[in-house]
Amino acid sequence: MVDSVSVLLRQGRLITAGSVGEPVDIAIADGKIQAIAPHLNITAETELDLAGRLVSPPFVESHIHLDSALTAGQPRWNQSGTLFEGIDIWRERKQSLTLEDVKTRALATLKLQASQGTLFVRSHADVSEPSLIPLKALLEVREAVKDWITLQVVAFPQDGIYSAPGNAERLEEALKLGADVVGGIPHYELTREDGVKSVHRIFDLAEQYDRLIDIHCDEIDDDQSRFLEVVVAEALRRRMGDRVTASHTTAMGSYNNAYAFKLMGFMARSPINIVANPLINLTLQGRTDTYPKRRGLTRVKELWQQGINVSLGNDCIQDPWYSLGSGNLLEVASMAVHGCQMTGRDQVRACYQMITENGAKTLHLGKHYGVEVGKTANLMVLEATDAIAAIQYRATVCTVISRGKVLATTTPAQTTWQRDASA
Ligand code: 17E
Ligand code: FE2
Repeated sequence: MVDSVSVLLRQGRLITAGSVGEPVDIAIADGKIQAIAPHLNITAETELDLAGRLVSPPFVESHIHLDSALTAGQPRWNQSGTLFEGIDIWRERKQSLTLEDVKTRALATLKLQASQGTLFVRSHADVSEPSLIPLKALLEVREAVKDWITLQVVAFPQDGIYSAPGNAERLEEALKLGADVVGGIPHYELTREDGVKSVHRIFDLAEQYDRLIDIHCDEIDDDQSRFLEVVVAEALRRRMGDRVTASHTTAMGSYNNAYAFKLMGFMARSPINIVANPLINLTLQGRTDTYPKRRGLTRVKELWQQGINVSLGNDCIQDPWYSLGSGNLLEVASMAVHGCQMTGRDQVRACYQMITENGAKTLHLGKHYGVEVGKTANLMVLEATDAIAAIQYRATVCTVISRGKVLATTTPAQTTWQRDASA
């Protein structure tokens, strides 16, 4: 152990697997965590007194569309609030995309995320347009930001793989250009048969090009939308489960219990990953219902109870599908607590894991993630005492450390009373 390091964090409390440890000092040099101990007798170029604040591995954004981020209202507002009107508006907006346009918005969004502690991001890039501009732009951004944030790019055929000539070829072209992950949207293919065929094609491509899979799957309130079972079957047969993610899966909220529990057994066996996007699906789904009105969320609590890896994403930040959003994953976790009724103590803590460790598993980050000696120093300091408080107060992420260097700092808001409020 050297006696001088670049960054020394004094007396932070580490959170791992939802529980918080005693205060420790953390020494960082050469981009890596060099030591963690109750008291380190060394000096540093930068020393931060954390006074018992929480030290956490960074947030992981499991699902976002950076190509459409920050376009809300362009060219028009989504009046019905449905997924399908959103897809139509995006199709209009896509006509005026340029590389610069996508790159500028994607970078602004990544900065917004990183400033709030997110250092690993999986973004979908629409590959339905002949120009492939969203994909090319995000691949350039992936390279440009790699020194401070890790971006995974999913080749996502928003309009379907078999709905128009050329789409299937473009999906493969996207993999040749370097997309990390193969995507799809079986519930939006023209027929059920095309949906099934699209899932088989996605798995074939993933095997051929050695890529991960993340499919927008059953994002509809139709209880007959059952592509998740096709994804699970392929994952099982090809033994690819941990490399496979099904996103949204909101139809699970409408399945009958007998079917849902049988399916969850297969999912646990496979074992694929599930990503829920509660901010978006609470607003997009249930739009064809009167009352009672469905929540339109996947079964986050039950999946978690079955030991299936569930993580959470923002999905949208101010785009045709969702006009709000600021990239705060604590807000996403809070929405999961509400929408999925994850209110038990261990359940709220589980929601914190869904925006950290579980996301790392979904993104297949492996040994690159976690606050441990020998690992790359990616971590954040939160103005909170534990995971529950972090979600309760949407805690400020005071310091973000990426690749061993301080990337961003934020001062928590401070209230000063102007009158005596003690009575
Ligand atoms: N595209 C899609 O198919 N579903 C979504 N939730 C978004 C884009 C945001
Ligand atoms: Fe999505």
